[in-house]
Amino acid sequence: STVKTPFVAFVLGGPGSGKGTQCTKIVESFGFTHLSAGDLLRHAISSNYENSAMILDTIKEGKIVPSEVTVKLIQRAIESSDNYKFLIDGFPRSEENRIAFEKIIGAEPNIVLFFDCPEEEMVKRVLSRNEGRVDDNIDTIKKRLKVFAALNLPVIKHYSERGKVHKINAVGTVDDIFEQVRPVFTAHEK
Ligand code: UP5
Ligand code: MG
Repeated sequence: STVKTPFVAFVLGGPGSGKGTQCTKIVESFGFTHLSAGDLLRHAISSNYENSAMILDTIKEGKIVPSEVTVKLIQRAIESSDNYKFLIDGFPRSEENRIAFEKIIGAEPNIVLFFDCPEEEMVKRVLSRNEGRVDDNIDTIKKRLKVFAALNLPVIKHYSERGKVHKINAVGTVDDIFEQVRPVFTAHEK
């Protein structure tokens, strides 16, 4: 663990917008630790964490797991890492999530990336992923898109007004998209 204030980049965008894919590229080039909130929650389910049934039901419905659960998992992952640079992927998903995180960490994120992707492209990508995720079916995807628009876009708006959001056009090849992402992180290197 570390006493240094962590350097935090929130990586936001709708379901299938490419958050996880681009995080892998950022890790390779910039040495961040990737914390996907969704992966932490899915891991909590598979390791039979105390709230696993509730988390599974929430994910199946495309709804948002209560902040205290998600924030605890993220906080634990940050504290057990030797790194101080974190990509927090798919979180915060609501204003409530955002406020809960800022309270715990005592700071705002240093960077907010927003992968802007048309809904039909997101649907196509998620349906063709085939990793057996319980939420990768058309009914749940429709719910995830609605929840994203209603609850996550206000978070992006909040950080936009604070000049923190880097909006990335998420259509194109993975490498083309990374060429838009790279300068955001290069600018923050000392
Ligand atoms: N792909 C990637 N880039 C591509 C490109 N440029 N061109 C063509 N294809 C591309 O990509 C999705 C698919 O597209 C992959 O097959 C990829 O190869 C391809 P990926 O990088 O996985 O996109 P990502 O944005 O990470 O999509 P994901 O489905 O993971 O996003 P979600 O935000 O929906 O999922 P997440 O895991 O974050 O959350 C799942 C659920 O957990 C939520 O719905 C919610 O119920 C719950 N949750 C909470 O409650 N709270 C949280 O804080 C987080 C999650
Ligand atoms: Mg993901």
